[in-house]
Amino acid sequence: MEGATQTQPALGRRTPYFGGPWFMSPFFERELQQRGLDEETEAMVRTFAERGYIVLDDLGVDFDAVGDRVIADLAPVHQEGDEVFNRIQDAWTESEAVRSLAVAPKVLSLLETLYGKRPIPFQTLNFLRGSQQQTHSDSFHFHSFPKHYMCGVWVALEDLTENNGPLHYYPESHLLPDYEAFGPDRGDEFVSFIGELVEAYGLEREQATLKRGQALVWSANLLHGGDPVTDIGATRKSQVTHYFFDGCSYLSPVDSDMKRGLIQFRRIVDVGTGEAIPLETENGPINMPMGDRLARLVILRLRQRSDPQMHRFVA
Ligand SMILES: O=C(O)CCC(=O)C(=O)O
Ligand SMILES: [Fe+2]
Repeated sequence: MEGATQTQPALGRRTPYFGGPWFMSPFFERELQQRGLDEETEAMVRTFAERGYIVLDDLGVDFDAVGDRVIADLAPVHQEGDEVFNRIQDAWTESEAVRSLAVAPKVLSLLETLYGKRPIPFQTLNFLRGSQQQTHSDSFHFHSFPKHYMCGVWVALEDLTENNGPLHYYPESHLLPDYEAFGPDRGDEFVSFIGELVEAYGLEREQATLKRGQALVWSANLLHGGDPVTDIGATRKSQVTHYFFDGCSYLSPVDSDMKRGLIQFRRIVDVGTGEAIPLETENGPINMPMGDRLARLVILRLRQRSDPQMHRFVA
């Protein structure tokens, strides 16, 4: 990032966020001291705070067994006769192996350390091939109040290669402001805005080189996406789990109209327990001004139709 630091001092990546995760706190150094973490964990927390992501080598599961089980469980869902679904949402409802990756002990304990709250896995996505998804921030789709209590954990079920559509990400981009002004439903504008943003700030793109069994943890606002698949036949089996954290409210900026104060809150189900998290805060219940579950299901159906490669289980 050296060039970018020199040319764009106004990037604002040193700006803390008040009330959010402690790794974004104005008092980060003091908090770090107080926590008395071991050397290795402290280094991981620092990397995450500064760069917005971290690679985890050991998930604390028997990966050979669990990884293979996920692959075997999902093979018939990815391909059913002539129909191919590259992306399967919430397969944890059907596959215990998918669920166990989402609640892998070392992932949960790392997230608890990073965020200081209990992580709640709320969605799984399984890919057969590269997603080729354009660069984006997950916080446009999933966010919380207080902000930034959200992260993604991407697990390689196969090695990433140059050709199978590896992940890319932009270190430090997690500290840019978030993108809620692009709701509701201006996803296309959001994507082209990100393209311009990356160029204007000269953000440096990195490609993940994960091996099977490794995971990439990204914080809510880190820009990331899937590179083009240059070997058309290559698979890139992977599982992403998205997490919120206990004691927040959860929302979809992409579906919210902030200008009119209409926030599309999300009802989430804890992948670990299968239980719905109550839609309330310590101050009382949360209203759903933009419609309830029924409206949400209609929106999901419409989206499903517009994405023929997606297969969804309903949690
Ligand atoms: O797997 C990929 O290529 C990207 C997935 C992603 O961006 C996500 O699940 O948030
Ligand atoms: Fe994403």
